[in-house]
Formats: sequence, C-alpha cells, structure tokens
Amino acid sequence: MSEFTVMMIGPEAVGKTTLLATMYKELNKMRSYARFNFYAENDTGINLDSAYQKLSRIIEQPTFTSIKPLLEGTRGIIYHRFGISFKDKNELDLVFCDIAGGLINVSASDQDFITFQQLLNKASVIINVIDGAVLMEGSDIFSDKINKPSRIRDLLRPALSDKQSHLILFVITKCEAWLNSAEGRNRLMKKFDERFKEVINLIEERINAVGVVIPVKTLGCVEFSRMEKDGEEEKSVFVRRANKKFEPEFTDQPLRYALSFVLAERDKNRGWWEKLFRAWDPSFKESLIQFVKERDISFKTYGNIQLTRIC
Ligand SMILES: Nc1nc2c(ncn2[C@@H]2O[C@H](COP(=O)(O)OP(=O)(O)OP(=O)(O)O)[C@@H](O)[C@H]2O)c(=O)[nH]1
Ligand SMILES: [Mg+2]
Repeated sequence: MSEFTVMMIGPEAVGKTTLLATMYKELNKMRSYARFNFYAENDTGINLDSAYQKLSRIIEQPTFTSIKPLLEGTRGIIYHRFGISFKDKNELDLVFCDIAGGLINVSASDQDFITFQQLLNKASVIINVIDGAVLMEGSDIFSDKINKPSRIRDLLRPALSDKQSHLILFVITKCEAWLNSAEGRNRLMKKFDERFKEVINLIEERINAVGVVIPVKTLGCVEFSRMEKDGEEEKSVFVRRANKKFEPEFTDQPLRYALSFVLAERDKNRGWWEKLFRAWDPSFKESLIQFVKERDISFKTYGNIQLTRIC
C-alpha cells in the first residue's frame, strides 16, 4: 500500500493545527457521499477531535481569545495518519506532519529540525499556513516577522532542488473578513503576491514545483476587527460574529488538491508504482477522480501547473 507525506510548515500560531482539525471534521461529513472511506489511524482521530472540541468551546464565548497551542505537545513533530479505503481494502495512506511553529527557527543542528528538514525534502505535498489578518493589516515588518516568507523560501530551497515533484499549498487562515467580497479576495491575493514574492520566484524557477493559494475559513464566525499596539508589538484583535455559525469553508480544498497531485504522480510513474505497490482497483481511481474534480479551480496557481493535471 502506498504512503504519501504531507508536510505542514508555518510559524507559531498561524493556524496549522486548527486547519488539520477542521479539515478532519469536514471530511467526516463527506463520508456519506464519497465512495471511499477516509479515516484516522491510531490516535489521530482522538487528538484532532479534542483540538476541535477545544475550538468549539472557545468559539461559543462572546469574546474570542486566541488559544495556543491547540494540541498539547506541538513541540516537535506530530504525525497524523489517515487511511483511504475502498471496498474495505486500504488503498492509500496519507501522513500529515504537523509541527510546532517554533521548530522552523531552531538551530540547524537540533535533532528535531534535522528530522523536519528531511521530511520536508521528501514530502510530496507541502502546506504553508499563513496568517491572513497579519498579512493584510500588519505593517510590512510585522507581516514578515509573523509569516516569515524568507525563512519559508530557505526551507523550501533544498526540498525543491532534487528531481522529485512537489505541490506547495499556501493556505491563508484568519482571513474571514476578506472572503466576504470579490474586492476583499482580490486584495488578499495581491498582498500575498507582494509579501511572498521571493517564495513565488523560487517555485517559478523550478520545473518540479507547483504552488496554489487557498484562502480558507477555518472558523467562519470569528472575524478580524483591528490591529492594536501591545507594548512595542502589534496584535490582531478578532471578534465573534453573533450572526455567524462556526462553519469552516474551503477546508476540504487542500485535501482535494493534495489528492489530485497524488493521482497525477501515480499516473506519471505508473510502472514503478505498480511494481512497488498493488495496482489500484479501477473503480477506486474513478471515485478519487470524482472527489478531485470537485476542487475549486479558481485558486491562483504558480509554477508548473501540469503537475496537478490528471488524465
Ligand atoms: N479568526 C481565525 N482564527 C484562527 C483561524 N485559524 C486559527 N485561528 C486561531 O489561531 C490560534 C492558533 O491556532 P493553532 O492552530 O494552534 O496554530 P498553530 O499554527 O498550530 O500553532 P503552533 O502549533 O504553536 O505552531 C487559535 O486560537 C485559533 O483559534 C482562522 O482561520 N480564523
Ligand atoms: Mg499547532
């Protein structure tokens, strides 16, 4: 059976674990119509469920306070294992590696960091989570300090330097306030292009890389209100919108894109794939294609888009 690694990257508190927890919940809802089964292995379900419960409780309070970390022990790397089964046979494994944001800044000789960079280099799909509120409303200095585009570029460079293909998903969180209008969405995209120029350039230089920007609503009911001064620091303040429900939107999209890439890679390397792993049930492939086709193709892409094309 085949295994794919999806690596989460991004600094502290940008929303990596929240994205995973809400994505897992959304996928549970989808089970009823997808013909394959997406399930969590070992402790993954318990962990993500407890993160989700914690979020739900906090969100019920009128003033939204940021909680962190969402999962205990997000120091280092946490492996969330998911299986995809079809007709009771396990066909594909996806390992989502969640990191403590602090890890991207530790010394290169730190053992956790070495493991992280190795995982990143071999990851098929890399998800860079970006704090949208700070991106849009923080000063340029603060924005770069929180989202760290230069650091992300430096981490991606070795990963993209081998022949292996990579899909890089830029998932923007905390951007509910800008997703309510086409104008807000355009401003968000423009700002991403501006602040992440160096990362985009790296992807566009490489034939083995494709990038997609996916803004998501992981909470939906909490919107950015204003930036405040907190001593020398800037701080974003969010408000709980009483008229809106805790309703994640677009959190299924990263998975749809990840699976489109897995499918494209498998088709490209069919020979060795089938030697290494069992051939897929053709109707499993058909139902995966169906799932992938429901991805939103209006997201902006960079680099070699052919890499996500499925036959
Ligand atoms: N408004 C809003 N808040 C969010 C969103 N995503 C995450 N948050 C909040 O941001 C805080 C940090 O989220 P986490 O998911 O713990 O961040 P992380 O990137 O996993 O952080 P580390 O594990 O410390 O690296 C939590 O209070 C979340 O509720 C979002 O899309 N919108
Ligand atoms: Mg976390």
